[in-house]
Amino acid sequence: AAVGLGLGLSLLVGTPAQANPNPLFPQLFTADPATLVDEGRVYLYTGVDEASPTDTDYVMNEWHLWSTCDMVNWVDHGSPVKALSFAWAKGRAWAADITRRDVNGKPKYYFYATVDHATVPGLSIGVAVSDSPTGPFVDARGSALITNDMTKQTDIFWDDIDPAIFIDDNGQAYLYWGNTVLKYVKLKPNMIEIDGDIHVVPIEPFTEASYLHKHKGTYYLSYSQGFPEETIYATGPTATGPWTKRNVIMDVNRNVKTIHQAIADFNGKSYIFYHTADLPGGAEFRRSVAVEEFSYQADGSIPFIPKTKA
Ligand code: FUB
Repeated sequence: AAVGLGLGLSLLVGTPAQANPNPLFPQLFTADPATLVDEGRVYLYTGVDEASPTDTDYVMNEWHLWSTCDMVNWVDHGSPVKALSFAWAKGRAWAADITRRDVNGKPKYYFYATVDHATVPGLSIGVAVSDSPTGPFVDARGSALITNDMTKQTDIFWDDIDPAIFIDDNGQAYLYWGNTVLKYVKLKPNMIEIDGDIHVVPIEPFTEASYLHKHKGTYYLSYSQGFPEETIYATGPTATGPWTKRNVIMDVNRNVKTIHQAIADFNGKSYIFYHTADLPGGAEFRRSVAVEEFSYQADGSIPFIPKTKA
């Protein structure tokens, strides 16, 4: 409500704008948040859960983009990229991650995404590129960046999922990913080719949803453990560890087994994005993205972060 104060001034009264009205987006079932902070905005890419209440698996065909300049008012940008944007894929727009790398002074945005390969059994990771965070994104390679090899005894249908992209201060890019076994590889400066061997990260138990970020000189590797999943993190002195396991930062959801976090700083505050199934009609395959603000403790640790709900 607005109360006139004379001289054309007015004062807004009533309920102040709420920063975290969780779940964030009441109009869609969303999951697997990935964030990009760019030019004064937070861009939030989410999966879209299209499963009906009776479906017993994910139905996910595209990613959706939202952005904000104040963490209160969100703009809906629609879908900038779909599973079938990768010509070699046949569906399953699972978790993704995004980064910016300038090429010849011009911004380029690289979107790493889990999809179902049309001809190689199992899920694969592709990379799409755009001149704008809002897309459209186009397949950058015409083939998968990481493909499954189910002839290996250790490989399972979904072990090559959940890409996390990180560019270190010296320009070296790393891709982390995996389910059950966490892996990473260096990327070439072109961001679309791997550079050298794939490494296994000795972190156990590990479920999925790895995410790498840096805060005040420390590298933070967060991920899901257990199933139902809780979010935990490790810290290290470099982008490849060695990793020291720290505390659980989010506990299991009451109504969905996955949680999938992304962590970002924006305008001097720190945020963790994750998903629950707290929208009306929510369920295992009908999730909803939420956010919490948090503060690092004096020693750099991330505290346990309780979930709020509108
Ligand atoms: O959304 C499909 C899968 O569920 C993701 O790849 C995992 O991280 C889990 O959230």
